[in-house]
Amino acid sequence: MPSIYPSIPMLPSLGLGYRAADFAVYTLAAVGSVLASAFAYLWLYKDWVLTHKNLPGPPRESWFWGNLSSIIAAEPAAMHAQWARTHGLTYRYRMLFNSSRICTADPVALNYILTHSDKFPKPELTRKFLVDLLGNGVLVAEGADHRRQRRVLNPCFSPQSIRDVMPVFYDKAEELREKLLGLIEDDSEGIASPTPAVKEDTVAGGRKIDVMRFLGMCTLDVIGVAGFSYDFKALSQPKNELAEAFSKMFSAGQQFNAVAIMQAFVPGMGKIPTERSKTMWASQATTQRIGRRLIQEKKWAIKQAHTTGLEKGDDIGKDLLSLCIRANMAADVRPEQKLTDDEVLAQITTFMLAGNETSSTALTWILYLITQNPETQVKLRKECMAVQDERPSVEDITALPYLGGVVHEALRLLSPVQGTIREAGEDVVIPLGTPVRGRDGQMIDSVKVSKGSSIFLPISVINTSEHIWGPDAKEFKPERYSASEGGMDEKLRAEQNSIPGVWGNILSFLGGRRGCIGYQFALAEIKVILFVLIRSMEFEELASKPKIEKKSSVVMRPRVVGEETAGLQLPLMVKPLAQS
Ligand code: HEM
Ligand SMILES: *[C@@H]1O[C@H](CO)[C@@H](O)[C@H](O)[C@H]1NC(C)=O
Ligand SMILES: *[C@@H]1O[C@H](CO)[C@@H](O)[C@H](O)[C@H]1NC(C)=O
Ligand SMILES: *[C@@H]1O[C@H](CO)[C@@H](O)[C@H](O)[C@H]1NC(C)=O
Ligand SMILES: CC(=O)N[C@H]1CO[C@H](CO)[C@@H](O)[C@@H]1O
Repeated sequence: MPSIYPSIPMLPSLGLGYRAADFAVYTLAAVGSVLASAFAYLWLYKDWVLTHKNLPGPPRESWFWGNLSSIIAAEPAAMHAQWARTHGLTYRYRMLFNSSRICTADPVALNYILTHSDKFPKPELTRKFLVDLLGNGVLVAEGADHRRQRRVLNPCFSPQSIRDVMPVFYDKAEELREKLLGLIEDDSEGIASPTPAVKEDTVAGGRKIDVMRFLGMCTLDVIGVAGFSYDFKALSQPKNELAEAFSKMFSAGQQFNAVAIMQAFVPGMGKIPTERSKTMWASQATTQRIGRRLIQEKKWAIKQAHTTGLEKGDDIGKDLLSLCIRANMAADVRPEQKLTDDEVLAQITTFMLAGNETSSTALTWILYLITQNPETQVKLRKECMAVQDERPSVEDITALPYLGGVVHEALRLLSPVQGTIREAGEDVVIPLGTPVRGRDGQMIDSVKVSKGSSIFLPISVINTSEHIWGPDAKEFKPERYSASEGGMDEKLRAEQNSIPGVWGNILSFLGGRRGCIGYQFALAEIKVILFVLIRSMEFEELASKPKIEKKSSVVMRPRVVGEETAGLQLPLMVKPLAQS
């Protein structure tokens, strides 16, 4: 190895002598052979034993990047949709280090995966990251642990508990309405939008507002009060210690770099104080301190209520956390089925991550779609204005067909969560509803998958498949769900019924036992906020017609092309509704 020697002569001058130089060469050789074996294992052996080798899919281009660079360069999930068109509903592609990943948009395969959740856990790496970030809450627990947690938590999301938190949704929605109307009257710069309005975007009586930011404040306040009777006051106060701690923790937690990956895997390395770890620990100290205090307070209140003889359902906090603690304390829960205090604490963080940005993002995309399709906004407003009640009940608001259609259609077209990943927990055979042509030319009607294989579930591709939704699958048509307006044809309806989602024949809330626990909460929240806003203001695309692109991290959010430095945002023209 001639290229190594020129660098070695400096060693003697360090007093190490040629024995040390030999040692260095041996070390290099050893490292080299470890790398070579790792290469042989990862690239050649793993590929050779790949049980699903015959699945079709795009050619890899780079050993290192696989198809990852195409995936990152394209719009979220666009590559997956394109591959589904060229290779069939089930295919494989290449991730980092040439590792193989299966992707399936086949409803039969998806149904199998989602109904056998024990065989398809979240990947080990994802779980390690999430456990460090959230603790062992319901989003990350697997197997028996998960079932135990869901059993305690399910009652917290019952129809009655949604009814109980409706006033929180209305209070916060009305506060948001006042905040936006106030912003329109106030003409100081810099609060409403990260970038100043250009001349053509100034309109009498209206204002350019980054609606995403304010919807985010609103959903954060909602999850605080409805989740654990804690008011972040994001809409009314500039700063909150707990909100800041959560935000910092989540953004540090989402920075995946090589060191962070090593930290998750190599024992002991997790304790090394990198910048990322230090930020996470400092924020966690705050969230845990406040979280534990909230839990103690609620336990105390529930015990008090018991000793003073209050009835079980009486006024001792209707928030999710109180319900969870009460369910956990109930006499009919056996001790081994109970959640530990650490697990209860982990649910707080879990609800904060799973319930804040998802809901605000869904609302943001709804406003985007109704400004892109102004006739839908007019129709929606007409329906909402016709309601006499300022605060319709959950049943009444759910019964509004067009509001329901707008929300359903937006969640279908621009699903906040674009996809999710599972891993085969054991060797398993996945049945396919639609066979695909293998690389050897033979048709494949089931896929043999070995333990550890990674599987991507492309939520947005299924949501918008023409095969399932018809030729207008990519269009925003809220009336497609309404039987009285033509609705869907029978054949498509049957295709949709084959989608194993928990709600609405779409996978936006996923499906099976690991489906979103909060979907009824989210739907009620979104509808209330939209109902309140649409009755008092109008939303329009800016006259400068900025191009909006979709950026995916945990959820898919908008960004303005050309204003990347301003971060994620959705600026719209907001006008108070002329009172007639
Ligand atoms: C529009 C809003 C929402 C969307 C689109 C959404 C979507 C989803 C999706 C796709 C999953 C599956 C994630 C995966 O396994 O990879 C999920 C799980 C979950 N969601 Fe939601 N969610 C929303 C709102 C909420 C809210 C408001 C809450 C709580 C208050 C919540 C709590 C959860 C929890 C706890 C899980 C984990 C369930 C489990 O693994 O058993 N979500 N959600
Ligand atoms: C990487 O993936 C390709 C494509 O299937 C495969 O042919 C090849 O053997 C793998 N290994 C290497 C070293 O490229
Ligand atoms: C991945 O797949 C795409 C599309 O089929 C292909 O054009 C590309 O060369 C592949 N490789 C990379 C690195 O993306
Ligand atoms: C909640 O969501 C909003 C908007 O997406 C975001 O700005 C904020 O940082 C989130 N807060 C927390 C605590 O996650
Ligand atoms: C939001 C999103 O990812 N939408 C995608 C849905 O799927 C179609 C193809 O089926 C893509 O073109 C969209 O970008």
